[in-house]
Amino acid sequence: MSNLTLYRFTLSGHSHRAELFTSLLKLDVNMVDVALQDGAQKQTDFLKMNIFGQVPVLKNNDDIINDSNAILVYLAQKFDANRTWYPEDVTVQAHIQRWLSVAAGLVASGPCSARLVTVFGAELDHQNAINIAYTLFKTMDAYLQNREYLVGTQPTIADIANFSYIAHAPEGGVSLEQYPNILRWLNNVRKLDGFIAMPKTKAGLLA
Ligand SMILES: N[C@@H](CCC(=O)N[C@@H](CS)C(=O)NCC(=O)O)C(=O)O
Repeated sequence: MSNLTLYRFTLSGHSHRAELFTSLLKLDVNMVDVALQDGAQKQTDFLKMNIFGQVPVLKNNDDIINDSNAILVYLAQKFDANRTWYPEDVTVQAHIQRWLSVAAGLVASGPCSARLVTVFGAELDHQNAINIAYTLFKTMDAYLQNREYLVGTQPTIADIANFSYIAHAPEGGVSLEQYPNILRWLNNVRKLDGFIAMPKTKAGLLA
């Protein structure tokens, strides 16, 4: 049995980015579904693992890692012997960190929040989230014009951190049709050996 356990919610893009990376690294992981709809993430035992009461959480023996981007950094350094996903070069690491910040910032307040409204009924400003998403996508599409991946010429955890919520933006009512370079980049990620998709919901533009 594996020592790795991932506490997740299958429709959470934050969980998916962690799960996708374990799959790309071909790691054997015990998956534990956390019933967010029942508030399981706010129960005492779960709060002992993550004071913020959120998924995903990764356990590896005595290590408990919170936050999807922290999980990506941890897994890459522990289990990617070739260090292609998070190279040791500090300049490359800084470029990757920039995109992890985009995932935790504009992606969370843009396409992720728009989808929280349409899929989960969150009381957020939907139009504001849509506007943030389109502003981000315009910038990203231009940036990706001559690029296959977000940092350098090979896939890194920067791509994994940003993939899930951008791929599922239409569920939040945000169209990707005007962004051919983003669509090409998303497909580059889908083609990676070990790729697994997040389940689709019939919401937003897919309703
Ligand atoms: N910064 C955190 C955000 C995680 C997050 O927002 N998780 C959501 C699901 S996508 C959650 O657990 N929500 C339940 C809650 O906040 O009660 C990360 O990257 O892991």
